[in-house]
Amino acid sequence: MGNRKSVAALTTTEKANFVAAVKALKAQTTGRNYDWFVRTHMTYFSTVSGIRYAHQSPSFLPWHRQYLTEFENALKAHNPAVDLPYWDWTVSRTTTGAPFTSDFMGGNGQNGNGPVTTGPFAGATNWRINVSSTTSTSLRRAMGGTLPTSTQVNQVLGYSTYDASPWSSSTSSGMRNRMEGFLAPNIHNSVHVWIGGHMAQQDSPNDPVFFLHHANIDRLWSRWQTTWGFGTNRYLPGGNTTGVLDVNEVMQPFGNTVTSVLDHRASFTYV
Ligand SMILES: [Cu+2]
Repeated sequence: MGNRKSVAALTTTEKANFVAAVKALKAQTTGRNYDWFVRTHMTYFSTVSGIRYAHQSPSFLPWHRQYLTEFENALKAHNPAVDLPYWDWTVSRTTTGAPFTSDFMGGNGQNGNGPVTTGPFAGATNWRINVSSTTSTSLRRAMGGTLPTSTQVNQVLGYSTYDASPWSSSTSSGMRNRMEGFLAPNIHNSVHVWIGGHMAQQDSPNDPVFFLHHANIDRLWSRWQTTWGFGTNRYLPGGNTTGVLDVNEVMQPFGNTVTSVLDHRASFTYV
């Protein structure tokens, strides 16, 4: 079983192992390599075959949970000791502290939305952007603005209803749209915007910070489930909707159901 730790608690060795596994996945020439994860996120950014799987829909949280698990398994194929860490931006809130240190994710971009200049992902030789909606081959960041606070997170986790009709970015009640970020206090989207650069684009997984941020979003969903329940009745819609996933429907391209990821506690926990 995996133990997902805070980036602030990682040892030097754990950070080095994570970076090495990410780079090995990037260099992998067969199977689902790093760029497969980037391409998949871009494809599922919008509607696929009439269904919103990954964004602006109830399955935003389960789809990304499965996506993270597949990414973590792909890293474990290179080093079984690697677990996905999470970045709690309510605690680590600076552009120079964890996870933006030169031994881990590296720092800000140059001159606002320019290339990252420090750390293992700086420059197109260390880390080449191959699959993107823009043309730069170096990872870019433009950090700044406002990160969500723990007060805002706790407010969102207090909504007992998972989601509500019309099951979209227009949904005006429940937890999911507040967590995803089209409804105040806007948790997930605002962190993408705070990092900027590639993280603010459809190809956001080009920045490895993506996975640390989404592990934290998944951790917050797990906290919500700890309060309100891990059962199938704690996901909505329960059935008979079109264009979004009901609890018993299959998440593409993974092939498993929403139900299958709801109770994650036998596979991984957040510590
Ligand atoms: Cu995201």
